[in-house]
Amino acid sequence: MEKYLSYSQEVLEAKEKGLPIVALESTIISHGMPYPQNVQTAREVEQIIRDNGAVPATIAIIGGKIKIGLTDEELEMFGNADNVAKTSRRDLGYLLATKKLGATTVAATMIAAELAGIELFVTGGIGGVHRGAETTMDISADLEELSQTNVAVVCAGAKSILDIGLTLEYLETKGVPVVGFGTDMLPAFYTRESEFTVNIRLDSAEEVADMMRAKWDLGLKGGSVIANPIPKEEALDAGFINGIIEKALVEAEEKGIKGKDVTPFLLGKVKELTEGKSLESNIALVKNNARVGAAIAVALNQNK
Ligand code: PSU
Ligand code: MN
Repeated sequence: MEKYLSYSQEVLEAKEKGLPIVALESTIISHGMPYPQNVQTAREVEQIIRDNGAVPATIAIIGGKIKIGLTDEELEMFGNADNVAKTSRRDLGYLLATKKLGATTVAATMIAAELAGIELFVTGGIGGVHRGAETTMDISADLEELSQTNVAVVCAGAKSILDIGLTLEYLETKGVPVVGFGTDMLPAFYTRESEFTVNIRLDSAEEVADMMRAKWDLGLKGGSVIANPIPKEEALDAGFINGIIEKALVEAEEKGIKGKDVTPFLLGKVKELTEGKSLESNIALVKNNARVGAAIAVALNQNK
C-alpha cells in the first residue's frame, strides 16, 4: 500500500506528531474553478486551516503515487495544466499505473484520505443525483463513497444543479448522516437554505466529532455530509441563481454534455452567466468550510 502513497514534508511531520490533518481535493482546483483564482483559493484555504490549528493535505495523483499534501509548485501545476484527469474511484488504478496526472474528486479524495489515516475532508460541493437522473442515471460516485469510506466531509450543502431531494433520499438509503451545521435547513451551496430540512442539526465542532466517533466506534462504515451554510454576505439570491442554473442545464442538454463533464460544464456556465458572482461565492464558502473543518479535525483528534 505504502508504495502508492507519498506525503509532503508538512503532512509527514503532522502524522509523526499526531496533529489534526484536513484533507482537501484537487478536482475543485483543476476542474472546478478557473486559473488563477483556483490556485490562489487553494493556497488561502490551506492557510486558513493552519491558522485554525490543523494541517492541510491537498491530495492529487502524480507520477504513479497518491500525493498527500502538495507543494506550492504542484498546486500551481494542478491549477494551470490542461492534461489533468478528473479522477474518481473508477480512475485511480489506471492513473497510478500509467503515472498520469489526476485531480481527485470527493470520492477519490475520501479514498486517499482514509488510506492516509485522515478523518476529515473539506470541500465546496459534493456530487449528487443529477436532475433527470431517472433517465440519465447520472448519480455521482461521491454518494457511494460517502456510504463506505470513513471520512467526514464538510461542504456547503447540495447545489441546485442537482436534484437535492433525490440526493437526500439516496444518502438516507445508504445510511449517510446529513448534518446541518448550525442550521435546520439543508444549505444549497450558493444560498443558505433550500426547501429541504436536515434530520440532524449540530451546533459545534465537538458535537460533530462526537457523532462521528460514536458511529465509527460502532463499526459503521462510511462518512457524513456536514453541511455548512455560506456566509450571509456572500450568499446569492435564490431566484437569481436558480434561474441561471436552469439556463445552464438547458445548454448542457442542447450540447449533449455527458458523464464526468457535466459538473465542470455547469459550474463554468453558471460562472459565465453570473458574470463571476458564483465564483466569488464559491471561494467564500470553501474558506468558510475550511474554518469549520479545521475545528472538527481538532475535535476528532481529541476524542480518539
Ligand atoms: N461541486 C462543486 N465544485 C466541484 C465539484 C463539485 O461545486 O469542483 C467536483 C468535486 O470534485 C466533486 C465532483 O467530487 O465535482 C463531482 O463530479 P461528478 O458529478 O462528475 O461526480
Ligand atoms: Mn456524473
